[in-house]
Order: sequence, then structure tokens, then C-alpha cells
Amino acid sequence: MNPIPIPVPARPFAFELQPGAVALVVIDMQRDFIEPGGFGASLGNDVSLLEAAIAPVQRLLALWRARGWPVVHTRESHAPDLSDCPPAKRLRGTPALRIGDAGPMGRLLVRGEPGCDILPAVAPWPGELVIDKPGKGAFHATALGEELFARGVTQLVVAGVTTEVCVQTTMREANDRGFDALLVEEATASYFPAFKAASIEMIVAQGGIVGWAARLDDLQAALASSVGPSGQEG
Ligand code: TIU
Repeated sequence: MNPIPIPVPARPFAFELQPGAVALVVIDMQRDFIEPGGFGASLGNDVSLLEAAIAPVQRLLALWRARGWPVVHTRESHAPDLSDCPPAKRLRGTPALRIGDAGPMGRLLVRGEPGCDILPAVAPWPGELVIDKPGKGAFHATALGEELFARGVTQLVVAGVTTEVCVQTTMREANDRGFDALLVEEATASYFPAFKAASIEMIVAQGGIVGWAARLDDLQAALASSVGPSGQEG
């Protein structure tokens, strides 16, 4: 029997969260995007703008881990030989350093390098799924769809960076694959605050054309107030 859904106040309307079928997907909380000297900085961005997402992501992780619900982490990353990095991606623009070039945290966005790691504050726990993805979307050229299907996941609660690039791309990919996806507003950040705001509006417009957006406090309160069939908190 499916557990009773938990209505989460959200835009454009309540998200009926299904315990047991909802994964938390944390996008690219990597040193290369959030710390100085990484890929984000090489593109000319003020990486300090992304720090605001760290504490909210920690809160989300605690909520999911306390319930034993599935958690997925992604890393935008490439093989050391860059065979999965299209020249169009590596050669775009005039960054200070390109993907694969050596910086103070190792080779940018290359698997196994220090900068490619997820921040210790939000690091994966053993048993949590970690998806290395060569693109902006987490479904492109990865096994994410199959892994979610194998776990019976039909809904995604999404967090991470950056809102309008890898987060929004992943939400659009998820939407096209039939997942309901909810973005947690405080748990995502962009180098461009106006783009974050616009992305959220694009997602929820037209009756939720891409998905939903909710405040973290509202999600947390909804989970706290729900009681599962066994009498345990949902
Ligand atoms: N540049 C930028 O805003 N983002 C990325 O390149 N990747 C992710 O969003 N993870």
C-alpha cells in the first residue's frame, strides 16, 4: 500500500510528496563551483554567492537521512583524458583556465581531483548514490534514470548549484522523463541572483510547466507534521 502523500505548500500549487518514492537530488555542490580557484571562478564568477546554499542543503540532507529516503548527489565531471568532454564545451569562450587545465585545486572538473570533490559540509554518506555527469543535466549520458527507476522513485526534490544551469537543466530533463520535481528555493544558488529568481519563475509558470518550487521551512514543517501509517513521522 502506498503511504499517504504529504501536501507541501509550494508554487504553483501544493506538491503531494510521496514518502518512499521521493529522492533528494543535490546538484554539483563541488569545490570547483563554490570555492575560489575552481571552474566557476575561472569563468569570472563571484563564487561566494553560492555559499548561501550550503546550510539549506545540509538541512535537506538531514531530513532525508533521518527518514532513510534516497539521496542522490551529482558531480559535473570528466574523465582524465577528457574523452567525455566535447570540444564545444572545453573550448567555449575565453576562461582563465579551461576544463582539464591545472589550477590550485587540481585539474578543473576532472574526476579524482580535489576541486571536483563535493564540499565536506554536504559530502555523500556511504550508500548514497553519486552520479558523475559530463553535461549540465544529470540525466544526459548517465544512469540516473535507471537508478531512480530501480529504487521506485517517481518524484525529485532538487537542490544545488547553479540554479539556471545544472539545476534547471536537470529539472527539465526530469520533467520530460515523467518525474515530478520540486525545487527548494533556499537550497539553490546562482552566480546571478536575478537568474535564480527568473529560473524559479520559469519553473512554476504556466501551471508548473517544469515543476514546483517551495520554501525550505514549508517543506520541513510539512514533513514534521506528517505521521506515517505506522505512527512514525513521515
Ligand atoms: N557556470 C555555471 O553557472 N554552472 C555550471 O557550469 N555548472 C553547474 O551549474 N553545475
